[in-house]
Amino acid sequence: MSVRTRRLPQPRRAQRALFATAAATASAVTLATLLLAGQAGAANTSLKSAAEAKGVYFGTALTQSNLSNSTLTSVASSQFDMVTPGNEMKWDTTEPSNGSYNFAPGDQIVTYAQSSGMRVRGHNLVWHSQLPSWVSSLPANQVQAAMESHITTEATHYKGKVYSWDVVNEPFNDDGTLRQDVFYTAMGSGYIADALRTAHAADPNAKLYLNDYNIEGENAKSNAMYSLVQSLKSQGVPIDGVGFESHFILGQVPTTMAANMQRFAALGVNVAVTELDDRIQLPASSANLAQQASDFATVVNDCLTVSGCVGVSQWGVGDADSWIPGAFSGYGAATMYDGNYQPKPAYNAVVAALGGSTSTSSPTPTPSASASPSASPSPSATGAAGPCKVADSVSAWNTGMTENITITNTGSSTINGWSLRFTLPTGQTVTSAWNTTITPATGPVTSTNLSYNGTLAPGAAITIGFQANQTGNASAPGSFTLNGSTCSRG
Ligand code: 9MR
Repeated sequence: MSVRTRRLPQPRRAQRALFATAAATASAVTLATLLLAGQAGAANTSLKSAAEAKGVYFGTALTQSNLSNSTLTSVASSQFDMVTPGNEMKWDTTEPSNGSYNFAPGDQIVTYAQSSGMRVRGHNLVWHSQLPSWVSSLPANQVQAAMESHITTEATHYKGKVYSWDVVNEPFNDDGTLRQDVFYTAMGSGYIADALRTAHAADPNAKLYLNDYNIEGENAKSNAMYSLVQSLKSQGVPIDGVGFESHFILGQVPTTMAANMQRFAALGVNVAVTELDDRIQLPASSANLAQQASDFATVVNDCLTVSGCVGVSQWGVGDADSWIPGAFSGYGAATMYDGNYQPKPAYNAVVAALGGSTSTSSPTPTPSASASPSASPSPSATGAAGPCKVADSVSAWNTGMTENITITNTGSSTINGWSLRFTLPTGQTVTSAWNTTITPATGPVTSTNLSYNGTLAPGAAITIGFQANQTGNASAPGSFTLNGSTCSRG
């Protein structure tokens, strides 16, 4: 299957106009948000603005409990323009007992999204999982009516408030057979068309999707999804899109992903990457993070290559709220933001893939009062030296520790390439590092920028870090020197 060269079709332009309107209504974004978005070596272009310039969206998943984390929501509203509720629109939440509906949690996510200028992917109407037991214990002859009323009630409630619905979620087994869930058992394969028709009747403007995992590459499961979509289209069933969840393992993005998505688009449906993450066996090394950056860029490029791909959504905002550590023991670090919501290499790689700026062009974050430029002489054109500030935080356990170090350029000139020197307290031996290389592993060490974070605009900051073994002294280094200048602390 050939992959067509990307053009920006008319609908994409219309989307852009919509985005512009949404962006204008998002004026509630605070200065703090802007500062957060620009901190820690973040690219200057947000994910959403870079995506919108390409005619696509960049989304995230949020749960109700995430809404009380202001760090998380600041990143979400400044970087993403689409929200998928992680759990709040699923059947077990919305209709926990027969005919008794609860839309409050989903409504909270919708309200947050609207106030932040973000659209919503409704997720989901029919799924074998997170399904209350009253549905699975229904007599077979009552399942269709229950399914139709659930879809009608929920899709009507959210009519005009969601961009799309995952109408049927994860219908296939990995071998390409349909899952033998309560819906299939009661209605056969026709339950899918029935669900789509019912959703369309309730909300004719929502884009109706089938969503599944392990269909990103060409395989038995994606072949089955392809045949299903082909058959639905030939019967005139309202289907608008296919969601490719994209829960990847580091280094395993299928090479056939673009071609696979393109063959679906050729059937006349949109495609979207709906739940992207890329899990790493912990602890993540800097090489792992570089591979992850490449994986994320590959996925985004795959979407941009396919003319029917409308957007990419990450599953979660950052590593701290990702589902991965809870589901895959020993794995984590699966998103573009680290445990402190600092951008990781994958973030810069995605912005770059979207054609955004990862350089030092404006707008640059405003330095805080304590970080205002000092009277120090300007660094040379090569950025040999510059005033700097270092903040560090250590977390330690028995014989280990991690340390995050945030370096801020407090000068008035851009730093192009940096080396940070410090002395590790006795007994500390670095075992891995992120966003930097550190040599040697003990004693006086030099931490050097990687290819993507060597440029620090005035006021900009980057967070690097390392994991180390320690023998009882987990304190931070006494002083830090950046390109030969001693940094202030704070
Ligand atoms: O992120 C969701 C997590 O909080 C739930 O515990 C989990 C339960 O199944 O569902 C997660 O979201 C899933 C999504 O709805 C469908 N695709 C797989 C996602 C990860 O499990």
